[in-house]
Amino acid sequence: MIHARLLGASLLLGVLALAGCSQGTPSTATSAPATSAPAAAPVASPTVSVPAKFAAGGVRVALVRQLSSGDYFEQWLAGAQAEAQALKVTLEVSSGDGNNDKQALNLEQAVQQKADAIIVDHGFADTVQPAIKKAADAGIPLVAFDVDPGTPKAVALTQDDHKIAELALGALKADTGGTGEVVYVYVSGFAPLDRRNEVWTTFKKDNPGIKEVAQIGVVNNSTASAVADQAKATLQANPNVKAIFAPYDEFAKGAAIAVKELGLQDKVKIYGADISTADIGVITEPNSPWVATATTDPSNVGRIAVRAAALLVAGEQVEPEIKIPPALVTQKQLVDGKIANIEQLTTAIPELTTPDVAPVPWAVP
Ligand code: SR1
Repeated sequence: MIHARLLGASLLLGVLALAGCSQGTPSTATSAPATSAPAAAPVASPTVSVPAKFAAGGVRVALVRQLSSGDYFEQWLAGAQAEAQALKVTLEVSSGDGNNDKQALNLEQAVQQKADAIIVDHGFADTVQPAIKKAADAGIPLVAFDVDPGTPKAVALTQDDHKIAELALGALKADTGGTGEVVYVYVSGFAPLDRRNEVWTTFKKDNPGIKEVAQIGVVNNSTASAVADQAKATLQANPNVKAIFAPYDEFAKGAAIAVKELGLQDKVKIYGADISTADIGVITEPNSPWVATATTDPSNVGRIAVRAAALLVAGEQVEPEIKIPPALVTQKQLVDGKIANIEQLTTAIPELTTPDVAPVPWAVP
């Protein structure tokens, strides 16, 4: 079921890639020569030659981040750096470390320093949009991940956040039978969390047996421990809670700490988002309360951001909106499959790797 859905999604992405391109000039792809010889096995090879600026190692892409701590952001950066290295791109990384003014200054600086492209990674619309506009006006190609750029000139990259919430809540509903008290972990203002919140709002209306008894949440440099403290107090005040919807892995990790400290593993289950090797460790611990997470592969998303930026620098076409489909990963699936790390997970769920999204024609696939 998951496979079929994801296959459909990637086919759709492929169709969109062919039909919906709107930026840059058309890419040149070589076509196979007409021949009567039997078809040889396909051999992976680049379809266009490396643009001169890339070959010379002269492409600078600024990655301007709002946040950088936590498994998700570390894996995402590792993917972005690996792709940059493969494409001979210099990735100039800055982080606001949760300080939105600092991120806006970093963005201004990337514009002033005339980066060949800018990737804006998270951020609040009112703090980043003024500098994004300056970059767009200056003709600097832009990729906006998980932030509303406020201009159609930027490629908007997201994970399918509605699907992430739907998958996690589908598991919550299946396990609870659609009834019971639930604690919700959320902080507004972060675009992906706001989109997941839209699904939660609808889910509550559609499932009147689900009662949200408390909303908690913090995003800072120690999100998991702050959420753990909040969740512990909330669970003590609400002894009938049977589920926690925590759609960000730092939230889910914090919730898991609280449930374990209170010895409530048999009563309270956690439905989260995102994954990392450390998260897999938490989910597969004996009697772990974190039973399901809906996720992409974060490093794959970082790779896509860099590929999209590189394509724009080369004047190639890129879809104006790129949405990466997630998969549901359950505790049972990880335990039964003896999956202990991200490499094993992506082998078990190959749809988490999406080389067909923003492919770079001069790179070996
Ligand atoms: C604070 S926002 C955290 C989310 O950003 C990314 O979309 C990850 O999926 C994470 O859940």
